[in-house]
Amino acid sequence: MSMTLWPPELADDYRARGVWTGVVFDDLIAGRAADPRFADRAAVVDAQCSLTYGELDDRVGRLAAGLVARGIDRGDRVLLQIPNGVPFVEAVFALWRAGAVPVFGLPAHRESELVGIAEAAGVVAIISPAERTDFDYRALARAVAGRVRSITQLLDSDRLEDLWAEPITHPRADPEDLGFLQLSGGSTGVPKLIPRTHADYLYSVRRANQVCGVDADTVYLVVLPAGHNFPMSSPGILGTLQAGGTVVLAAAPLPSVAWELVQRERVTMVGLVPPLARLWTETAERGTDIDLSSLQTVQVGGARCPDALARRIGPALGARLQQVFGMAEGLVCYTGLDDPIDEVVTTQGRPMSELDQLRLVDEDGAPVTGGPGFLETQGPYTIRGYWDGRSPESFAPDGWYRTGDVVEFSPAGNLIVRGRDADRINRGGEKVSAEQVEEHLLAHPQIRDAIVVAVPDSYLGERSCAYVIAHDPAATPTLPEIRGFLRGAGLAEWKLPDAVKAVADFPETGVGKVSRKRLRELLTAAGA
Ligand code: J2J
Repeated sequence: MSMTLWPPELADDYRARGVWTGVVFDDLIAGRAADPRFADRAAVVDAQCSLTYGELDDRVGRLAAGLVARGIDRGDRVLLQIPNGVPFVEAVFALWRAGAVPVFGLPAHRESELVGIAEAAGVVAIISPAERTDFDYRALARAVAGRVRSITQLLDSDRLEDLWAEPITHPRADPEDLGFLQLSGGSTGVPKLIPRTHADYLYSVRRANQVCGVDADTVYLVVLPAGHNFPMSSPGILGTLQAGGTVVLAAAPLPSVAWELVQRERVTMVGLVPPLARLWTETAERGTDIDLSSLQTVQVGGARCPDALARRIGPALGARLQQVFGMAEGLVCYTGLDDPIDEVVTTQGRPMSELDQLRLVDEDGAPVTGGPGFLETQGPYTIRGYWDGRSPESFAPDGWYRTGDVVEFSPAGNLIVRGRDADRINRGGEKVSAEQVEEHLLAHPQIRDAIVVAVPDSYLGERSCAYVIAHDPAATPTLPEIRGFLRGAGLAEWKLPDAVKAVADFPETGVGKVSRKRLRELLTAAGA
């Protein structure tokens, strides 16, 4: 179990500059609770419950002691699958206080993904809701535990109090140690886990707060899955807590659910993916009785926001737009709060740190001047490798991260995202690895070969289409059959193909060995 560290000379530079500090995640809560100016301010709120910094700190202390009493040791990895709500924040900070390592599963992950994550991370426990009417998370956790031997405990995120013990003193974490693992959106059957340290991540959070103007008056609404990097840190949950503001968690991102919370809690900031930004914008344009006047900043990121939509968001929601182009591997770019509106609606911003280094290369890794080109990056909060050195081809020989994104620069120096390599589909912010879906399709008895590609979609930006060669063309499985098959194989709903096309053969790739990557490119270029 290992992570790839930064080269020593870079690490020394980041320390010397005060970019990596001695602060650890637990300090965010413990520090605020100990400060009389903040102890009684609201820290986390959901539809049912509200906790001050003091209350959150107290509950985190009891839960952390309870976790230790149950044998969760320092460095142990614990998989979380907790829907948005106050318990998510309590569980994460309790694990940090206990010295354990949260592994961020998403509520939409299913057995295949969770087993892959749990095995790759060697998790010892799963924390998820035991009794929910919308989905049986406990049955899923049991199925995963039945397949992954390291898991010894299933804990209920809806009854965290049952785990409490009298608070104890915990040793302090090392700021440059592993803080948590996140799952890369490009993960194949073998998941790519992203190791982040306290020091690198907290630097990104502090920078995000500066760029986004987050302070103690910020009320940030979480509508995207809380374990995702965007709502976690851009500036998200951690940025808001670090500034002493209030985090509000919505159970669902729909205006019908989330807007009540905007009105009730006087939310000032929210992060959305483009399809949600469209839904919020169109709903507001039709007129609403709900008071959204507290909104100051609406962020859009995760996938390319069409310029025409970007232009409507601010006026419709009575807030300023901020585009965010980020990745859980590190680099995050923001448009400036004072950028001219044309720059804000047509670009995806610029790196938040002057220590972020960017370069553009062609398909063979040769430098490209001007652009567009494939973006590679290194910096004080961008990882140098996946957990256990998986997928080394995602990093250049000198350790820079290959984002796979095709970008160019605006005259003002902001990035414009033009596309990305064909192996990953971006379904409205939710990433689909073509290879992962293909692997599962090939297990279908009627399917001889399959290629999954992106096709344009007016709502999602992209959706997925599976090109399928059947053993017997007359017996090509239908779309519902294929979706049912993949669902049964334990794949998350967003990865199931949106369309299926039966074909007799794939186009020639022009290379001796059939390159799946090239095939995806050809089929994508053919307009799918
Ligand atoms: C085009 N593509 C984008 C954008 C991400 C903040 C915001 C988003 C993420 C995220 C994140 C895009 N326009 N504005 O972690 O902290 C695509 C790119 C990128 C990939 C990363 C954050 N914003 N993308 O989306 O790890 O292809 O992170 O490489 O899920 O999403 O996906 P992910």
